[in-house]
This record gives sequence, structure tokens and C-alpha cells, in this order.
Amino acid sequence: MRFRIGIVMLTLAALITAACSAATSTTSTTTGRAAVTSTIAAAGQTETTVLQTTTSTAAPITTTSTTTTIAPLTDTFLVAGRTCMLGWSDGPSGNWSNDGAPPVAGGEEYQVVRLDEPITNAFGTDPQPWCEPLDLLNIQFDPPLAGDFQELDAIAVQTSSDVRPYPIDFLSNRDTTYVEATANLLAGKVAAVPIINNTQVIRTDLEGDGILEVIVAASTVPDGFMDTAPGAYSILYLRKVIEGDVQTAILGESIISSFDDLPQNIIVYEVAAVADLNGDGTMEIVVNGRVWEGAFLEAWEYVNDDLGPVKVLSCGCGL
Ligand SMILES: [Ca+2]
Ligand SMILES: [Ca+2]
Repeated sequence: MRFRIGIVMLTLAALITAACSAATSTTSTTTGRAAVTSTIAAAGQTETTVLQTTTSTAAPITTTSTTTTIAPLTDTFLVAGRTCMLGWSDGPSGNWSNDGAPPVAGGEEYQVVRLDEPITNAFGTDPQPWCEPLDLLNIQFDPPLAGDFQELDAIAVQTSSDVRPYPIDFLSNRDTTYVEATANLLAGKVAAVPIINNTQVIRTDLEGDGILEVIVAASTVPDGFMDTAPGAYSILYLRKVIEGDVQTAILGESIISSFDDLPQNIIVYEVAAVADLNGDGTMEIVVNGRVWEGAFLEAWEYVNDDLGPVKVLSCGCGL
């Protein structure tokens, strides 16, 4: 499908522009603190390259030479999906970046993460032009990454460290605790009483402190296509117990509350992966946003209980 951002509504144009600019310009390390929107009593809660090239020239009698390429000795922590390349980090205590030349030369091995599916491996190419006519770069993979138009991306991470140090479990989308949580978040935001439709209820322990976190996606547009009816929504949030209270942080929200919001295209937010992208032992949340003829990825790092989840990398491509 051709890039047709010009006919897409303002919200999409702004979104893609913002997402793409992040991938082409400066580091996106400081997108700020996620809004903590509600506090709920927690009683009884169970949430409880080095690329080395050596050239040896044989005896001067001949012109024979040999070139040996050695795979990178250190992890680059480059992160890419089918939609776009998110960026990389300097390692466990380093900075996140998507500015400048990606630190891969081709031939690196990646781990591929997709929700709770088994982790697989793929080999990546050098950075290649991507998302024309935008001047983006991405990596091609062998085998190709899973995911198709309007499907959730698989996420490739160039590291040999453990990208899933803690298990990812899916709870029932009808679990009453999280149906109520979604209803409480939408109350007052959607004019009519909304249909509560959780699409992902993911339970995991992001940092391995023994207290479980829950990430919930809910949407009236499960197929990701445009829906402009008042009452349509998509919301993605993290619930985390902090000092005995359940705190809720919004990772993505798109709501059409009334006809006054029209025309507007909904953005559908879901989790593509929960994985440690920088080898520090704490898992990041990779959000896959889908819009009419476009998609984007965001990586959210849970920094600490004061800052909460912070968006550290983002990229996008109109299709
Ligand atoms: Ca935890
Ligand atoms: Ca991490």
C-alpha cells in the first residue's frame, strides 16, 4: 500500500510525523513521565563491532589476499520490528538512542520476542532504506519477522543476554478485576457507557522484585481498522503496586467521546512484546500502535516508582 499520509486525518498525520521524526532526528530519551491516573486501594490485590577486518598480503610474488570478517564481540542492543527500527542502547546503564548510524554491520544474530511465544533467533542485515519516501532505516531479517499489516510486530533484539528473565502470562480478557479497572479508567472519558472489551491482560514481573505487574489493553476496534463512532476507544495501561497501592499509568489512549471529536481516526494500542531490551534485568514494554494505513512502535522503560514508565524509543511508518 502506498504511503498516503496526505489523505489521512490530522491525528494520524501528527502521529506519524512525530513518530517518524523521532526515528530520524534526535534521541528520544526524555518523553516524560507517564500520567498516574488513579490510585486504588490494594487490599487483597494479587498483582501481588566490533567489525574486525584483517587483511594479510601474501608474499610479494603474488597478489593473493584474504579478508576475514569477525562477528561483533559485544551486544549492540539494537531493537527493530517489522514496522520500523526503534533504536538501540549503550547497554545496561547506557543511554537509549536512535540518532546517527545504527551500530550494526550485518550478519548479527538477534533474539526475536513476540508476547508469550518462544524466543527464536534471526540474522539481520546492515541498515537499509525503509519506509519510502521517508528517509528511514531498518534491518531485514532471516527468517523474516512475524507480523503483517494490522498484526502485532515481532521484536528483534541484538543481544545474547536474557531478553525474557521473567515469565509472561496472559489472564482471561474477562477477568473481572481488569474489566472493572478498564471501566473505571473510561468513566467520564467516554460519553456513553462504553462496551468494556479487554483485548490483552498480561501479567508479569517487570523487574523481578516478586510483585507482579499487569498490563491491560482494551479496545472497541479489535481489528485495528478505522472507527469513528462516538464511544470508540483504545486504551493501554500498566497497573503496578507501589507502597501497597495499585498505581495505574496510561501507555496509550485514543477515545472518541462524542460527535465533537469527529472526524478522528482511532489509534489502537496493544503490547507487541515485554522484553529486556538493554540487558539490565528489567523488562521494557514495547507498544505497537496501529492506525489507518500506518503503524508505530514505542519502547517504555519502567525507570523507578517516582518516574514510572518512560517512553525511551519510538518509530513509525505510514503504509
Ligand atoms: Ca514487579
Ligand atoms: Ca531493561
